[in-house]
Parts: sequence; structure tokens; C-alpha cells
Amino acid sequence: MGDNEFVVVANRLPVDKVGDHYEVSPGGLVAALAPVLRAREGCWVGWPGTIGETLEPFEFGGISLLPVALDKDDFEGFYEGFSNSALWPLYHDLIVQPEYNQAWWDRYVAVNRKFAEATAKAAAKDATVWVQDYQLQLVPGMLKALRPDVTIGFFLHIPFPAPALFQQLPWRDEILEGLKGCDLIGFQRHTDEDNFRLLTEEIRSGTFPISIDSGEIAAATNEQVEALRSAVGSPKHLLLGVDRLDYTKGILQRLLAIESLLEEGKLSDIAFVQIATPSRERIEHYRTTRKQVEEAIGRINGRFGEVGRPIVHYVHRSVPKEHLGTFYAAADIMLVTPFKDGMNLVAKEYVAAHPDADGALVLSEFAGAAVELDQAYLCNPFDLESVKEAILEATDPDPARMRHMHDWVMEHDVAAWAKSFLEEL
Ligand code: ADQ
Repeated sequence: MGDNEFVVVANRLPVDKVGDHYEVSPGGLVAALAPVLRAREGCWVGWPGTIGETLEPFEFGGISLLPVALDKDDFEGFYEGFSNSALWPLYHDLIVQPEYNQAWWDRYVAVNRKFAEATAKAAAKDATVWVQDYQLQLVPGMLKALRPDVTIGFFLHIPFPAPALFQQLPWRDEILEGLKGCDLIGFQRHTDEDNFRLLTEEIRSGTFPISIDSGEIAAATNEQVEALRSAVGSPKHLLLGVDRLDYTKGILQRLLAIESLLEEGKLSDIAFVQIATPSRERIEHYRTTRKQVEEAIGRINGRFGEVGRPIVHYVHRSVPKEHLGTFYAAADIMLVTPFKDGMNLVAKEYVAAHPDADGALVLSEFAGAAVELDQAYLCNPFDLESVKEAILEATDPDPARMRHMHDWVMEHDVAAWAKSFLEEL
């Protein structure tokens, strides 16, 4: 037993190793939980992101961090394998075929046990523990067995699939048993919660749509916005995409929609900036997606660009948060077109960056964000015509729609999200 009254358990610690030191990794979750962690003698249990390195607990930015070590087999079996090649595609409605592999499952169980044991050691008597996301679904059950005194919350950041899909999973009973160890399970939207309740009504559940740290996206100056617009050729319409390069995000679909609109002559004088963070690059489906996206970008520029003035400006890197604000502010049309997404914080960040109610959001109806941001130009990414139509509508936006969404996001930020979950717990 430890002395932490409040413990956050997540796959990753909220830090990244840069050279020989650590830096806080940006993200709403840390921003929302740091004040709670500081106020309640809390700690964060997670993997530091380096393979095969055992670290002592350390303090960072006023938060105590408790590293869980993963070796190469853990990383491949638990993280790349079971979490991201089985659960991720299954929970995103089989956009690609999941791979079910016994050895990966065994690693998933073993790593979940490591997390549960580290948490059991860190938590004070009657502590509150908040477990995050699909990588750690067995932790609640394992922890409850080790420490029946603690109160356990669980939040799923990604969608929860319909029972007919979930039942594919060879280890569906074990996952459900693991989740049943918690006292409250939270979902991004009601459909996720409903899907889960069709499988079991034994635990308390709720819907808590996550949001952003509204102060994190820096306001851009007019000079910054103008410099960016002029760098891409001062187009009439500047379109933007910001994603992890993941097959769920529908990056190729938005490119195809733009290509088709250019071909039909319905759209002209545009530039499209696509920022795509490299993600899970050792997994085959991610490599294929990258290839398709880059091929489409080359083709579109070859067909419709001019020398010194491409249509698509592609950045295959992560962009620091302080620069993202300028991209968001400069963009006339933000394209968020996932086939399936738990929430999608990029959509909310864009809206937050438009206090003057200019700009337009094209948003997939399959993103969790579409529930709250229903004033966006909604589209169905499985239907190219619908994406094209939404883009065309967004070229002449109604500011009242953006104003409504901006006010909503500013009021419902990530601090409000954390508070509502913890109060319910
Ligand atoms: P993600 O799938 O990673 O998260 P998302 O919510 O869109 O998706 O993004 C998370 C953060 O990453 C955002 O703050 C965004 O700014 C940042 N980001 C994305 N691309 C970036 C880039 N190219 N450069 C810099 N920063 C970038 C999962 C679920 C989501 C859910 C979140 C939170 O898949 O549905 O919204 O968790 O619960």
C-alpha cells in the first residue's frame, strides 16, 4: 500500500524523453488532471515510452510519475499487437481486419498485470484510481482483486463497438470481466455506452464527452496568419487537415473529395495543408495508408498544381502546439473526416481557435465530436459525394454556426470533463 490518494493509470506517462531528459508531452489529459493530482497527493502510473529501460519513480512539473517498464516483447505483443492490431481496428468497426493472436493476448494480460500491481502498491487506503483507455481494460478487475478498498473509474477514449462486432473477440469474456472490476465506466457518447450496456448492466456507466484545454491553443496574431497564408500562395480558400496518420481518420477520402471537386471545376484557388503525425509505423496497415495518402498528394499536385504553387502542402511530422494555433486560425475550412473516432479533439481545437466565428468545420458524422458540434458541415466519409457537398457548403459559411460551436467548446472544456467524471465516481 502506498500513500497516493488519487492515482491516474494510463498506457503512457505524460512525458517524452528528449535527448537525455524528459519533457511534458502536450495533451488535454495532463492539463485536466495535473491540478487534481497536485491537490490530492496524486501520482500517474504509466509507460515512459522507452523500450527496455527501468526507471525509478520521479517528480515532474509537480506530479509524481511512476514508470512501468516495457521490454521489446511487451511493446510488440501488448502495444503494437493486441492493443493496436486487434482492439483498435475492432473498436473502430473493422475499418481494417483485426488480427487475433494468442501470444499477443498473453502479453496483454501480463502487461495489464504489471500496471495493476504498480497501482496496487502506489494507492493509499481507500484511494481513488482512474484507469484510462483500451490498452488497460483488465486493470480494473486485477486491481479490485488486489485492493478491494480502492474506488476505480475507467474511461474509454475510443468507441465501443456493437455487440455483434465485440463478440468476434476470442477473449471477450475476459475483457468484460476486467472492466467489471470498476465502479464507474465512462464513454465518449451514448451509442458507445448503449453498446456496452447490451453486453452487461452489472456496472455503473455514463457518457462523458472529452474536451480540450481551451487555453492550450495559442491565439495567433494577424501577422502569423498572413505569413502562413502567403506562404501557401494566398489562396481564396485555405483548407486544413491535422491528424495522426491513422487509417481511421479518412485522410485519403478528403484528398479524393478535393481532387474530384478540382476535376469538376467546382473548386478553384485553393491550398490544402495536411499535417499528419507519423503513427504506429511498424504496423502494415499504417504503412499502406501512408503510401496511399502520399500517392494521392503527388497525383493531385501533378494534375492541378503549378510550379511553385502546389495544391497540397504535406507535413509528415508532429507540429508543436504553439504553431498549431496559427494553422487553425489561418484555415478557412477544417477537414475532419474520420470513418470512426471516439471524439476527435482536433475538431474542438479548430473551433476554439475561431473566437470571431469565421471559418468552417467539415466534420464526419462518425466522429464523437459530431454530437456536440452539430452545427458543423456534417458528412459521411463513406460517401464521397457527401464529403464534396460539405466542402462546397463550407466555402460560404454561416458565422452563426461557428459562434454557437465556439461558445459550447469554451464552456465545456477538459477540466469540466474531468470534474464531471470524478464527481460521478
Ligand atoms: P487521437 O486518435 O490521437 O486520440 P485526436 O483526439 O484527434 O485523436 O487528437 C489528439 C491530440 O493530438 C490533439 O490534441 C491534436 O492537436 C494532436 N495532434 C493530432 N495530430 C497532430 C499533428 N499532426 N501535430 C500535432 N498535434 C497533433 C484518441 C481518440 C480520439 C479522442 C482522444 C481523446 O482516438 O477520438 O478524441 O483520444 O480522448
